[in-house]
Amino acid sequence: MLTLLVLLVFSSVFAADPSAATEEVGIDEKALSYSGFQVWSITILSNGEREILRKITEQYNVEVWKEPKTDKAAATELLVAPQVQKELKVKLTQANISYVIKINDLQTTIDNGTAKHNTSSINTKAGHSMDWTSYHRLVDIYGYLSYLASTYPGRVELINIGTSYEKRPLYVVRIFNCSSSVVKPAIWIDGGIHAREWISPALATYIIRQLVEVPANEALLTNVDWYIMPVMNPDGYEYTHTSNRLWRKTRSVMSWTSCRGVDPNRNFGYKWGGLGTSTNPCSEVYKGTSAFTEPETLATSNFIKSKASSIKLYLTLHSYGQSALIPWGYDVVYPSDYSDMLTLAKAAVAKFSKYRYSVGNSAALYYPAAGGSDDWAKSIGIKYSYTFELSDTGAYGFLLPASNILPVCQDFFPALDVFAAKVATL
Ligand code: 0X9
Ligand code: ZN
Repeated sequence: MLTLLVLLVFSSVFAADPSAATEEVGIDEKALSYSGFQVWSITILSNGEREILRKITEQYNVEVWKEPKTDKAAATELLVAPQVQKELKVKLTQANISYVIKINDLQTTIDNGTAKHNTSSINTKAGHSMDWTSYHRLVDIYGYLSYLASTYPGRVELINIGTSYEKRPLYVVRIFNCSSSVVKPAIWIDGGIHAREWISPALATYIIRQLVEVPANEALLTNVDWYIMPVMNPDGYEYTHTSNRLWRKTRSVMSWTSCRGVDPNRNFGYKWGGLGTSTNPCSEVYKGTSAFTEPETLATSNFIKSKASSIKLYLTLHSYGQSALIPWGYDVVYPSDYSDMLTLAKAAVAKFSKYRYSVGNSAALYYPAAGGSDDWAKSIGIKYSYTFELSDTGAYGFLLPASNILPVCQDFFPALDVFAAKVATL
């Protein structure tokens, strides 16, 4: 979960702040280091303490990774740069607020999570380089999609729906059972809207594999077609691998600022520019100069619109927080058929056995944030629209170790039975 509190005004990521971490200078620079950065967890006991913490985080330009709702005594998680740790400690002690260091050295955690990366060498036996025991570069993911399309031409169609800002292809796979020519109701799933949420493309590719390559799952294709876009923001995703592990946005360039990127999940065209968005291009929740400025959000929305009569369920994968979020997200407002959406989401998360998920209205459970893809999908008439915030609940956050990929995916996949069964009736 990403909070908006600090981000609206002060949210240039530390990554972009040369005084905080090794400076970002361009595509070929060495990766930005988070050496010495820590993640602190603070449990606020009163509104007074919350206000003190808000002031301190603003004063020291501390990024808030996760912020609990006001009515819950959950922890606030802060990314704390080395140069402010001493002063922050003094301030918190003075205010009688205790904290726990959850991650002692962020760079070590990043290194541990990236050390076993697949090096993109094709496994000649498998015909591709994918597995779900490590996080993969885009070349592996796209290589896998091509492999599937050529190996299973009767089940997989690889659709190039456009090009990213940095000219990478944007791919959607359609997975179908060609036994009948009738247009079936369809489920859309996307991953990787936010670059640093690596578990999301990992799960999206896992779902693709299960649907295409595991015969036991064939029934899921009988009555439903699937459109899956595993990496909606490929430029950002690659940037998290090469340069800044905690990058969130796209990588578009604005002529008037050195800060790059738009938050794709504030750039969709429903209630664009409302609560929880920023006009500051350095902010993590920068909305762009208008809706759909980003080639990634524009291409995706155009494609979904072209299939809108068949897509009945929209599912977007994010991390972290273990929650199923239901529109509207732009404010605490409930669609008239909210209870239908809630019932289905509850039935889906009831399938999880390892991880416990919260289910509820997005703005109420997290925070109001306008311009999200889920709200936009709902607004064009896709009845069931959800954001799933995957694991974990904060131990590693965005840096979820690769050893968790399979457990998260295996736990999640059975929920698709519930979605497919519902969509088949629509
Ligand atoms: O803030 C977001 O974009 C999502 N959380 S994340 O930590 N993955 O960034 C939540 C989006 C929920 N949907 C809407 N607010 N529309
Ligand atoms: Zn996200």
